[in-house]
Amino acid sequence: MTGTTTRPAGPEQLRSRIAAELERTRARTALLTEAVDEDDLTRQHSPLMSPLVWDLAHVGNQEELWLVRDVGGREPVRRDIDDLYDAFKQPRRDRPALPLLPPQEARAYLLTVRDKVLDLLDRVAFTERPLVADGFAFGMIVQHEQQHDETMLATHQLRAGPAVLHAPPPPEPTVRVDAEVLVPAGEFTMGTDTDPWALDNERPAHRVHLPAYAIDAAPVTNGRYREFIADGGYDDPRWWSPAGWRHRREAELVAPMHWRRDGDGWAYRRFGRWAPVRDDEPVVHVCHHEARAYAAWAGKRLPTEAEWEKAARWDPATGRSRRYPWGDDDPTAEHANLGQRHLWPAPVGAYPAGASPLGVHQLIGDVWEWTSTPFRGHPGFTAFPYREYSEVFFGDDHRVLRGGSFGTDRAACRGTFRNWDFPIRRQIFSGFRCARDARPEESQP
Ligand code: AVJ
Ligand code: FE
Repeated sequence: MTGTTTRPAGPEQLRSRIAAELERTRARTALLTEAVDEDDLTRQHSPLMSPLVWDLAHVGNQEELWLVRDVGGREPVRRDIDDLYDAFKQPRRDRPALPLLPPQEARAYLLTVRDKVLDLLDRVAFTERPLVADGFAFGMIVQHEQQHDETMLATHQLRAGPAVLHAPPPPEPTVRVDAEVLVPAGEFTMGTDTDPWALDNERPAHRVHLPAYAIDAAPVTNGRYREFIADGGYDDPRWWSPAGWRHRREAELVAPMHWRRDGDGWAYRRFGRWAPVRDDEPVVHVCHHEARAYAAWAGKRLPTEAEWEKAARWDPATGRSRRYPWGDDDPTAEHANLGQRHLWPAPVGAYPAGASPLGVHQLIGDVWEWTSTPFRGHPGFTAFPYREYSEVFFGDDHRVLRGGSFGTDRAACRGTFRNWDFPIRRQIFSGFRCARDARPEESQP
């Protein structure tokens, strides 16, 4: 298994690793943008999303800015389009009206940029300069394209019309999973100094002490979530925060996004096909407010970000934090439901090989998991290489999500990876698990 971010032995291995990751990622971008016609590529499918053809050229423009111009020191390919594809200069709702490159021109632009990148990859010296050390800028660009691929996958999910994406169903469960797992009190290492392609917000590594807590051994399922709905959870302000209740009323939330009543049950529309809601699958397409209300109804709370990370990385045998719940090896198809290999979350118990030593399952893949933590820098944070990736989003407006979804690529998730969004958002592949403080009798060593 070739790794994504495990440090390769020498520059030639690093070069071929990068070339393989760039190619694998571009194949996914091509799949997502060739599955629909010109009209579907240029239309806006939701005011929350860009036209697919904007994501497409934006991916090429970031590759040009960081690799061709900055790392390579080469002449610009298309300086004239920089502003069009600058996410901060163009609000999403305005993007369909921009004079965007038509699909064929966007594809040609990406090819031109990629040719130059492969040429400079052959010659680049991986010096100590932070942007190029361990191939960081190339890794950042791979992750950026994969993140937009997940965004485009979310656009496909919002798109009306018949199905155009196809994938086999996820694996069936092979083990029973406990309800919750007790994590003993103590320190652990959060974040990283050593993962070469970790982004700025994952750094630096620092010690965090947590009191004992219990965390759900699996994400909350549709079956449990249906009980919350059936018990009148959406109509009882007791479970909701004030902001959550206001939003629930204004947006008239009654169930997860993409659900509709189906006889006495529910159906869920995924990528153009209606399917019965399956009780043992993690619930997906809920916002932070819904997750928080469910947790209160269940007599629990959402985990903090640190609780999620300790459950995912802390190895009780050695006291060290690992890259993934199962250890330091890169994810395979056995470990986690990632990379659009399947088009929805796998039932609980389908990935025993991906469990943590404490027996916490499906932390990586399936659904992004809401935490209770606002998005901020770790202590000692420094923006690198640009403030607009993370730092401008720090503050109380966003909540952190962890773990990655079925639509997240393995290059863009790990035990330290941090995602964030507004607490009202649910067009992303978002679910959650619950946690609670340990009871005094549980905390005794
Ligand atoms: C980390 C997923 C919140 O898509 O807004 C893409 C990633 N940043 N281009 C986003 C990102 C710049 C970002 N998220
Ligand atoms: Fe971007």
